[in-house]
Amino acid sequence: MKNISIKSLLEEMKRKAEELENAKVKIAVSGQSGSGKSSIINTIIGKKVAKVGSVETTLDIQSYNHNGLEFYDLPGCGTKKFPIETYIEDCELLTFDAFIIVTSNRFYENDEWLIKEMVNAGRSVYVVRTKMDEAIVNEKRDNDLEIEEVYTKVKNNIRESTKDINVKGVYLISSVDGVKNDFEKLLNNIEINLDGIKKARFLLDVTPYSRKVLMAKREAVGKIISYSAAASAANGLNPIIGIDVSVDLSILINLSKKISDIFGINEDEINYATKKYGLDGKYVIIGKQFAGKFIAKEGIILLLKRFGTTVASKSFFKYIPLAGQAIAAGIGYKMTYSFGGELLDEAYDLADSILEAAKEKTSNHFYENNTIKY
Ligand SMILES: Nc1nc2c(ncn2[C@@H]2O[C@H](COP(=O)(O)OP(=O)(O)O)[C@@H](O)[C@H]2O)c(=O)[nH]1
Ligand SMILES: [Mg+2]
Repeated sequence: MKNISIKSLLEEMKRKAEELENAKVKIAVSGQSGSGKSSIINTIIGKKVAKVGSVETTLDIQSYNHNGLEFYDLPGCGTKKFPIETYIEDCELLTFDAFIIVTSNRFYENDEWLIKEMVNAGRSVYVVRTKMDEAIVNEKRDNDLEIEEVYTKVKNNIRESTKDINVKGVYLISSVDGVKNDFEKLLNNIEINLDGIKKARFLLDVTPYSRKVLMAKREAVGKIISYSAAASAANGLNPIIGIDVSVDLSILINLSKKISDIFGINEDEINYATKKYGLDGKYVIIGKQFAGKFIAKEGIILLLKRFGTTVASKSFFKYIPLAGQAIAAGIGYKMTYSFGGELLDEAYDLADSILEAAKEKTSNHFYENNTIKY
C-alpha cells in the first residue's frame, strides 16, 4: 500500500512539473515601427533577443521566446501588408494572453480602433507610452516643463485617446531606464491578470525585476528541486551505492541550467544587464564562477565530494543489488536536495545583488514621487 501511494504521489508531482514545463504565455506587442517594441521585449526577457535600432525594423511578425514566455513583435495596424480590416485575424490577436499596444508619441485613429476592438473582445489590453526619458528632455527644452508636468501632460494626452475604453492601464515607460516605476506596474499587472499555470510560467521566465519576483522564483524553484530530488530517488538507476554514493550528473546539470536561467544567471543575461545599466564588470566574473561551480561537471563533482559523495560510471549501475538501490535512492534524494539548496541560495543572492546594482545605476528621475493614480 505504502509503495502505491508513493508512486502515485510521484506521478502527481511529475504531472505538475510537466504541466509547468510545457506552459506558454503569449504576449503580443503591437505598434508602429521604431516605437520601441523590440526594446520592451528585450527588457522584459532580460537579454537581447530582438534586434533594436532605428533601421533594424521589419514589417513582418517576429516572434521571440524565452522558455515558456513568447513574444510577438507585431507591425503597426493599418499598413499595406496589415490592413486594418483583417489585422485581428492576420495577427491572431485573440490567441494572446496579454496585448501591449505601444506608442512613442501619440495614438492615431487606427490604434484607437484596435484598442477598442480588443477590449470589446474581452482581452487584457495594456496601453504603453514609451521613450519617456526623451519626452522629459524635450519638454524641458521646448516648454520648460518639470518632470511631473511632463508626466501629467503625456498621461492626459494618452488618456484622451483611450477614454471610455476599459483598458488594463496606461503605462509611461522608458526602456533605457529598466524595469521600474510604470514599467514595474505594467509587469505586475500582466502577472496579476494571468491565471494558474500561466502566472507561474511568467514568474519563472520574466527577468527578476523586483524583490517580489525574486521571492516568487525562489519559492517555485524550491518545488522544482523537491521534484528533481524525488525523481532522482525514484529512478533506481540514478543513485548508486558502492564504497561511496553517487548521483546522476545529468540530472544535476539540467537542474543547474534551469535554475540559472530562472534567475538570469547566465552569460547572455549578465552581459546584457552589465552593458545596459553600466554595472561593475565583477558580475560577469562571478557569473562565470557560478557556472564553473554548478554547471561544469568538475565543479559539480567537487561539490558532491563536499557533501560526501563521489560519482561512478554508468556501467557500474547494473551491478548494484536491489537493496543497495533502495538505500541509494534515499541518499540520491538528499544529495540532489543539498545540491539544489546551495544552488538556489547562490543564484538568488547573485540575482538580488545584480538587481540592486541595476536599480542604483538607473536614474530615478521620473515619477518616484508620482501620485497620479490610474
Ligand atoms: N531614449 C529611448 N530610446 C528608445 C527607447 N525605446 C526604444 N528606443 C530606441 O528607439 C529605436 C527603435 O527601437 P526598437 O525597440 O527597435 O523599436 P521597434 O521598431 O518598435 O521594435 C532604437 O534606436 C531604440 O534604442 C526608450 O525608452 N528611450
Ligand atoms: Mg522591432
